[in-house]
Amino acid sequence: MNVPTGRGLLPRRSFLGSGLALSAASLGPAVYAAPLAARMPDSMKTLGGADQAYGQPAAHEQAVLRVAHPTAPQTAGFAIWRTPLQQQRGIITPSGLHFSVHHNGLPDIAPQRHELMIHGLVKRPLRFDLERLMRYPMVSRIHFLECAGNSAANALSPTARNETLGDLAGEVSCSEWTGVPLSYLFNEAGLQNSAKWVVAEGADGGSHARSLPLSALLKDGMLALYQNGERLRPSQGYPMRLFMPGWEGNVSVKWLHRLEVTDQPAYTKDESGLYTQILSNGQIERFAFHMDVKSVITHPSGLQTMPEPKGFYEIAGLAWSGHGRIAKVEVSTDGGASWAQAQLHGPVLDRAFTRFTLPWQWDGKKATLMSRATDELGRSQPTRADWKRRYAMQSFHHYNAMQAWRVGSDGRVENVYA
Ligand SMILES: Nc1nc2c(c(=O)[nH]1)N[C@H]1C(S)=C(S)[C@@H](COP(=O)(O)O)O[C@H]1N2
Ligand SMILES: [Mo]
Repeated sequence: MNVPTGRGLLPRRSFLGSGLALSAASLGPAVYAAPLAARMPDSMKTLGGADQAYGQPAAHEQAVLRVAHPTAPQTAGFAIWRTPLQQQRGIITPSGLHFSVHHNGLPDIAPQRHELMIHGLVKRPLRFDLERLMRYPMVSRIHFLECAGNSAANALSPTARNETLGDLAGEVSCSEWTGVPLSYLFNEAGLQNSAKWVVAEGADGGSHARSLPLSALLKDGMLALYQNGERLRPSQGYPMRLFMPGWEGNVSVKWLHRLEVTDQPAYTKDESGLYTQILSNGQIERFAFHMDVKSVITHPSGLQTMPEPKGFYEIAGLAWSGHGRIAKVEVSTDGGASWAQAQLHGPVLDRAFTRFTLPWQWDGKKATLMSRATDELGRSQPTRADWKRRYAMQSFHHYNAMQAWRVGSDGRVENVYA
């Protein structure tokens, strides 16, 4: 049974028909008395304007943008652009808001000159141009992509930084990816018996490269060509990228131009220096590919203000796991002392964002909101303290501790550690 125990949390489906409704401005008798024409919006009185060839968000929504870090990301080299998750409702991240991590700037690649090479421990080394690749059978899958370094501020900062959710944890997005299963291409090249690993290299300056176990690529690896129905955005690796569902974003090599089949990992700079995790006992966690189960409350969240000092609110958020489907999400309004189960909104997909909501009657007093997701393997999120105990002090990759938001009696929402 779903008996919520947290302060003010209501049963999952209690909004409809409960009389709890928010009071919309009512159509009083004065309105009926006035001529209806007096309430006719101006837009009904003239013809509308022209549309444009490529649709854009409403002009009134121009503040909904990716969050740049560092502040001058146009300069060459390392740049992170984060998804404003607090403005996303639904499981698909609009392509223009998909997060990005560029280690070597954004390369400008002419698709007609781009080539993908498959070589190394294969029977027939192959070269593909885009035209040829476009003729292969394709599959479509909805999956999240998360940078291993997502939520680094919460992992590293000794005091909780008062920022938006996008700033704190926006290196994760979810898209529909369409492309050619890598198994088709490897089978065509023919694998030698000693083939065990694949080194994937991008065509960006600095040649971003990662080693991946061949067996995993054969099972799940995709050469992604389309994102949400249109060709990949430059930020996502146009004209083609490797995509590995559920794994740390870093291995999904963008602007992919070379797959070298080997019998061992290459230990590239991108996997032996960066993206290697140190445990608190001093041991190194090498090739920690999977992103673990995680969730965030998007509404309300950091730097938002509750529009009224108390009353009905829907707590809403997103959950995901690199190991499979989300099984349940629990929500607390008292800093984790008690929990109630949120409603999951379908489709609940394998290694994809899953939306959750829970109605909340806020009493106007200070509250600490948290969410805790559990996936179908029974994996759940640690507290921040537990996470910190597992990893060395300077480690920040794969941070998946529960996010907490303090709602003040003044209605302001801020990031806290709980
Ligand atoms: N060639 C290349 N591939 C790359 C990177 C890069 O800098 N160059 N960044 C990686 C990192 S760290 C991440 S988290 C993901 C981000 O993918 P996105 O920018 O499409 O969100 O791409 C990965 N693939
Ligand atoms: Mo990353």
